[in-house]
Amino acid sequence: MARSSPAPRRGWRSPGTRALAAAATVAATAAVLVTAPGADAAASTLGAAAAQSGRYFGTAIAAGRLGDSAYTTIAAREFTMVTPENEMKPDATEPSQNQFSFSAGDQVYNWAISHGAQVRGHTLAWHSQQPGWMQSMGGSALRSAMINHIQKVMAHYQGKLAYWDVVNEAFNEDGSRRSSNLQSTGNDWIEVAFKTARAADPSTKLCYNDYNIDNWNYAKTQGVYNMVRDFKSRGVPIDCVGLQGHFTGGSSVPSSLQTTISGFAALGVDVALTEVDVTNASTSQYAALTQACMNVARCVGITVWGVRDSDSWRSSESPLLFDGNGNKKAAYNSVLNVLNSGSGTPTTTPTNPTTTPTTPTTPTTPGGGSCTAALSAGQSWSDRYNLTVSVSGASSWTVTMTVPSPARISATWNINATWPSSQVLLATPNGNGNNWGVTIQHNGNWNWPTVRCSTS
Ligand code: 9MR
Repeated sequence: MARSSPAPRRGWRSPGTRALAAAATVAATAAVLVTAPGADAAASTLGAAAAQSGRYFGTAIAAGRLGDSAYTTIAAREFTMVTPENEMKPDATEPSQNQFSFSAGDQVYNWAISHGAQVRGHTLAWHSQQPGWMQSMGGSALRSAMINHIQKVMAHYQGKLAYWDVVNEAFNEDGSRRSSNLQSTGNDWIEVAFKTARAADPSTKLCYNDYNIDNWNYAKTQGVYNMVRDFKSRGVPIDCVGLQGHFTGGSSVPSSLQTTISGFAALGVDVALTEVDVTNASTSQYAALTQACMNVARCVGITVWGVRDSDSWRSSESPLLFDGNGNKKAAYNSVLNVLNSGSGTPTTTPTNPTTTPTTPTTPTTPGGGSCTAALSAGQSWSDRYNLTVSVSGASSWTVTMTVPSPARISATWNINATWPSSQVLLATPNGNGNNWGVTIQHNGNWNWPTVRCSTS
């Protein structure tokens, strides 16, 4: 492995590197041309290049290929995060009800850590790749079985995994919930899964993972976004969102990818590209997706879905970074160069960089009824700003806050919040008085929301 975990923080330099950099500065002052070997030298593997900005670069690993030395040589050299491609899925880990099998999962786990990589668990609750006994289940029996599955599998890997994909692919393309036996147990099944997971292993980061949520303007992306925002506002434990990034089978990298990554990040979760492949390994698309991640501080890493083209679930599209003979492809170099360039690294979620922050122009709207809600500016960042709200005239009130599209409220404090739509917040007192606040992800529209106060 290029670097053992944990990866150094962004901006981290070894004492030796710092000394060399200092020497280079002195030399430059004396107008002597000195190169400092090792200082800021481009890294030569994906994992080492990503580690320069505190990120990982991962791959899916299949237990069945660990006997192939060409495969393991590349994987050990290049990658610092490993996702078991199939070995930790429900059909693999619980083939008969309440009888668990961890041999294949352990094989991948042990290989990864013995080569200095971390492991992302994949996946605990999913409509697909369920064991036969689970497929025919529903209702409260399935709910209990899901909880038991999460508890037992997470107990086995307790304290060992960096991330767990707790729930995978639970949304339809139109942003509604996918119908499945899990969904039929009740709309709260996803939050039950996350709460169960947190209790089972508080040391691992809990992720929601899905495909076709890369385009910010796509209904499915917004459906998932609204769920994560709702979870954060209600304290349902969620730490990360995985954008699978399968830019194959007719899809390609959308121009809004960075907006999507920063949009999720602004909710207070880690974001990762978790299963990347690109039709014919387009160099420009690989560079663009890598840059999009590099440009968002909270994009923690990129995982490609396999090592060589011949290892891919879509091998006919040659979508990976190594060809079937294990040679680096042009896309490999384009990814490596972006990782090494380090440009755009630790800014805070730079959405719409062309938008110049302006003083908000929408005046505070006094409320109706016998109460008033007054807005005042709080802290602001390139992508978002805080507003504080002060309600006067009543102690029992409802404030309706409507944000102008495409702005979104990404956090609230000191209220009970409900969401009639993605643009509208209904705020009521949570017992802590009349002063509260919101964080608004402006998405290019800096106009303040309107507020209306009514007594209730
Ligand atoms: O790559 C996996 C392949 O070997 C399996 O046959 C397939 C079965 O569903 O799952 C593939 O991995 C999927 C991943 O677990 C979730 N996102 C989509 C991936 C590609 O289908």
